Amino acid sequence: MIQIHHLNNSRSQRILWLLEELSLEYELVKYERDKTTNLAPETLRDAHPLGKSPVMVDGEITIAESGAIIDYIVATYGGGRLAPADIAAEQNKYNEWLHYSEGSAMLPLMLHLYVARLGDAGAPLRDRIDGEIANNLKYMEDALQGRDFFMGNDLTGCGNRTYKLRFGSMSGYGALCQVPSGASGGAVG
Ligand SMILES: N[C@@H](CCC(=O)N[C@@H](CS)C(=O)NCC(=O)O)C(=O)O
Repeated sequence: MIQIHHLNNSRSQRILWLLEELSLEYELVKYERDKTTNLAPETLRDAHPLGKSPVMVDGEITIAESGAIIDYIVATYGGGRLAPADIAAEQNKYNEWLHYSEGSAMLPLMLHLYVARLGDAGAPLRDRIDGEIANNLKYMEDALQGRDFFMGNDLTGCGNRTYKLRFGSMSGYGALCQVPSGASGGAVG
C-alpha cells in the first residue's frame, strides 16, 4: 500500500487530496512541525535524506518531490483519471503547470515568507518580491479566464483555481484571488 510521510501544514496536503480524489487507500505516517522553529522533526530523514515532506513510499519505490509523486500516482494508479484527456496533445502543457507550482510560482512565495522574518532589513527586496507574486497571480488568473481548471474542463494532477487561491492566501494576497461562485473546490495543485 502507498505510504505517505506527511508533515502537518505542508505540501504533503496536495498528495492527500490527490489520493482522496482517486479514492485510493494509503497509509499516513504523521510528523509534527516543531512549535518554535516550524521545522520538520529529524525522524523525517529516515524516510528521505532531505528530511522534507511529502515522501511517498510504494513498495521498493521512494519519491520525495510533490510533482514527481503526483506524476507517479496519476500514471500508476489513475487509470486515466486526473491525466490530460488528450495526452498526446496536452502533455507538454500539463508538465508545464505541474512543474510551475514548485518552480516559478514557489520562488517568490518562499522569498516572501523568509524575507518577512528580516523585518526592516528585508525592505529593499519587498517591491521585487511583491511584483513577482503579482506577476504570477496575474498569469494564473489569465490562464483561468472563463474556466475553473488549468487543463481542459476537469480536474487534473496539475490542479485548478484553488491552487491560485492557496498561493494568494499563503502569500498574504488573498484579496487578489477571489474564487468566483461555482468554482470547483478540490485541487491537487
Ligand atoms: N519541492 C519539494 C518541497 C518539499 C518541502 O520543502 N517541504 C516542506 C513542507 S511544505 C518541509 O518539509 N519543510 C520542513 C523543513 O524544512 O524542516 C516538494 O514539492 O515536495
